[in-house]
Amino acid sequence: MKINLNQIGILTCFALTLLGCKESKKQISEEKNQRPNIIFIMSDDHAYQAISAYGYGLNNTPNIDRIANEGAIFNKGFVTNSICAPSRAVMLTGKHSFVNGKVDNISPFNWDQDNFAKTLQKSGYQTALIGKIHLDGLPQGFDYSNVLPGQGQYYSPEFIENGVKKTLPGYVTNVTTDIALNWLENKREKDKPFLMLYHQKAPHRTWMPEEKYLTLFDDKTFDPPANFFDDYEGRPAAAAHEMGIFKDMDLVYDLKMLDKEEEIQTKYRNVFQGRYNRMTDDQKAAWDAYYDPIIADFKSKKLKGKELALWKYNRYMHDYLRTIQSVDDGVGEVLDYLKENGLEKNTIVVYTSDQGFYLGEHGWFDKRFMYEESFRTPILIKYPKEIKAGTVVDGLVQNLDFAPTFLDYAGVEIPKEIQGESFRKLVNGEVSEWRHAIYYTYYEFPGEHHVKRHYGVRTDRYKLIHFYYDVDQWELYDLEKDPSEMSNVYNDPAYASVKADMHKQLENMRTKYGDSDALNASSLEHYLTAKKIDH
Ligand code: SGN
Ligand code: CA
Repeated sequence: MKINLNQIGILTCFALTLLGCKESKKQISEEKNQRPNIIFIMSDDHAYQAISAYGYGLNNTPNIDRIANEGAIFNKGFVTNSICAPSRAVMLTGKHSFVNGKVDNISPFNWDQDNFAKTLQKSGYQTALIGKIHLDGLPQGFDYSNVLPGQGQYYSPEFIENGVKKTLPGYVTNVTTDIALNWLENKREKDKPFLMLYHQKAPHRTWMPEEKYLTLFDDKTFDPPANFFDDYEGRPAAAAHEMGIFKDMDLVYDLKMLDKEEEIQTKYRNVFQGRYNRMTDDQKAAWDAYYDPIIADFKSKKLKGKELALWKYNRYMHDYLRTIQSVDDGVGEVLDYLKENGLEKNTIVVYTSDQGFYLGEHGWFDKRFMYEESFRTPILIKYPKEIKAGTVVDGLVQNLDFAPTFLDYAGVEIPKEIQGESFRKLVNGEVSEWRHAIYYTYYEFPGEHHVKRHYGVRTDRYKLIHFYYDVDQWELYDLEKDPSEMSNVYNDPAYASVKADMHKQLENMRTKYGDSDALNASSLEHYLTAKKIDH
């Protein structure tokens, strides 16, 4: 027998006569009308180490921290493929890369497939996508879109508003926030629940700070992580990287040593000159006033070896963390808007990044590897109506889970093709059983930063990785004894039974999600053809 909402109302009234029928009727209609709003904030390359709520002591992000303080923080949030566009495709579809087809930054994304914004839109939500999405083509599932083309620019950014390109003055992070606030204030239909994807470009390379934060951290010297001078022993795929702070960072492009005398000539000097040229005269003046003395000092010191490595690390950290400060300001403005407009209680706010990032661990910047710092991603969520302030979530969660989670909160049926799981009950502490393993794939090789193709499985304690294509190498880590992943124990006899069990878990994952060597081979074929690499 089907019972409709009115019948539930009558039954509830009957049961609650002592409380008075009027009251319960009102409650029911409020609940019916009040599906939660969702603001999904994603930044680009934001390491969890650089969010103060995670406790690493590098910087202060008071506004992002508000989400954790008023809601929940995830200690084991992960992606399924640690690179930008694929991560966004997973987030939208709730399907692994090898199922949604967007396996690397190069392959096309098929917007015709289902995504959770489309489902919410069909169910009566007003939907908006603002900022970086990095997926070509007109976004589908959004009543309003105003996005950066590709990677976007820090200064005088171009935006594509509902398919029309414009260049806007200002600094990209602030412009993105202004567009989001303007949508909330002027474009939102106040009688509908809404979904807003508010996605920042920062802190993506090449980490160009906003004028007002140019001097932030100036008085601070950062000590690099303990494995900054990693020698990659027993890990040949890690040794083959091209993402070393010391070895690969470009003095001008990455570290801003654009000297007027043009004595510092580097591979990407001209590309950076182009980015600098996007600034207004006032912005250039503020920029030069800050960087020129640093350039002069750098030239006079003639640093070498370890000293140069530590100088580069600090230059990198200063600019990277500065760009985050503007992101944090934007989060604060949006949270304040919700509060001031009576939207706070009924709005779910999520903060995450498209993946993690290396802040000197293994000597690196960038991401891509299945090692912890780039496999993990920050996840914070608040929803005052349901989530207890100060909640800490330790279950294994992936970006695969966002789509089903949002549909769950909105009371919409989760399509069975979705491969993730709603973490709503996990956050509320209402599950006795949760997944014990997660699956990872990475494809973009041969390519920038030289991270070989690999896939793997991670459980609470162990991680098994297989690097393939031009190599056939296995790695096994005991994360409890070796959280920094310095010691590959794959061939250690003491781990023989762990190794056998992890191989079994890996096969289970591949069967469960439908991945195979044949799929790898066909995506490789497409990739090599697109990149015009002989094979
Ligand atoms: C650009 C960056 C790379 C970065 C990729 C992918 N180079 O190509 O350092 O790994 O993006 O990043 S840059 O010279 O253009 O800055 S992602 O976040 O978009 O996946
Ligand atoms: Ca990214």
